[in-house]
Amino acid sequence: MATERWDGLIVGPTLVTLAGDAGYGLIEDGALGWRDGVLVHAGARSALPAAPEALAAEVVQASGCITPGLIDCHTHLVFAGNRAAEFELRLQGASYEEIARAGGGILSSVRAVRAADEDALLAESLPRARALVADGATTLEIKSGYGLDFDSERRMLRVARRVGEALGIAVRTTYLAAHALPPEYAGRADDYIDAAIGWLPALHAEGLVDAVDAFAERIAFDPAQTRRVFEAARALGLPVKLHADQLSDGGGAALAAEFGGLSADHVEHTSEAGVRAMAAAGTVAVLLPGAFHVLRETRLPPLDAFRAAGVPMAVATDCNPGTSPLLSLRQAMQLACTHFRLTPEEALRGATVHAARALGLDDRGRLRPGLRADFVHWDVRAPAELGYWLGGRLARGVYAGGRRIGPPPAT
Ligand code: DI6
Ligand code: FE
Repeated sequence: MATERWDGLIVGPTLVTLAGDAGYGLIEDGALGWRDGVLVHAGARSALPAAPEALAAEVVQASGCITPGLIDCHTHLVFAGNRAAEFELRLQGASYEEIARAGGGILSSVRAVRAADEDALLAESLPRARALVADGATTLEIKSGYGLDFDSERRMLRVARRVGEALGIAVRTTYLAAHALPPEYAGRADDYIDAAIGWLPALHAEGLVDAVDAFAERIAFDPAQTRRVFEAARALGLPVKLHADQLSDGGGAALAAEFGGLSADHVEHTSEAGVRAMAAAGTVAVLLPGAFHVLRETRLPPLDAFRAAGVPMAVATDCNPGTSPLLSLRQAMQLACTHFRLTPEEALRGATVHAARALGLDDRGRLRPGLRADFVHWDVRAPAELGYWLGGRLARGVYAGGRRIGPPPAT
């Protein structure tokens, strides 16, 4: 019997606990209780220690399903403007790489971010974050990487933190200055990497950096440059992750694994050796089906090899203005099922349990007493529907730390 009343208790829905290594961990006619932002009961209604009204200040009777809050472990959510015009060019035949080499692509977003002050950047980014929250996200990773100078990278990271504060969600920030070569360093990529490494300690000291990432690709940075970025991260005790093997196999996954990386992301072109290195290092494969879809890619990540080797697969939106203007993690789950043939259960684990691991977080991602009270109450009969429906409004209530943060009422 609880000595102190719980803050909230929902009784009746099916709990999708994701307990254990496989299966949904379903509990029919469940009860979910929380206090001080932490789950205190995630089990059957019949296992409650007393009558609901005696346990909690607020008791809600409900149907539907409750899952852990979704965790979007790879986004470039903070940016200014958009690149719809490039999308049109690509549909007329130009490739992503051609546009990037001609000074468009990431660099066009860099120009827009450099021209935006902090409040403007926040105002442009908040609606995107609200959309992700409305469809179930309670934790977001947000990268820098469209500033590419000290002040602009710092501004992006500060805006990322402010997004979290404004919406009551957890935001993990990732330093991605090694995203593209800014024009003032044209022909001097090694000098730019020196500069980007030089900015990191001050940003870290300000509490703006939770992890470090790089874009290892023939149109971005080579393995030696990536390695230098990782060494700088390691010297500060920061974890690393990597945009690896998205457009070509550059050995990125193995490099991320060598540094004990939290994750290697995209990984469409990752080799068998890369998969083995990730398995040995415990590095998560972050699948980004939105970018695959929008770029009309055909090369699938080595999904069976990941499964066989026991590499956990996360799913994220990659929300960005160039390759993945995607504002729903549930939609990313659907794309992962359709394009990558993940099962709906794998997609849900990918957006919860494995996404938490890709961010180095062990206090969320399942429904279990002691974990954060981050959860979503869905208008669905079975969790497979989360990987099934395209669009629509399925989230009835999104809770972070026990507080209802979305979605806004339908109008
Ligand atoms: N890979 C991606 O998919 C994004 N960044 C990256 O390194 C795309 C970023 C963009 O095109 O703006
Ligand atoms: Fe990305």
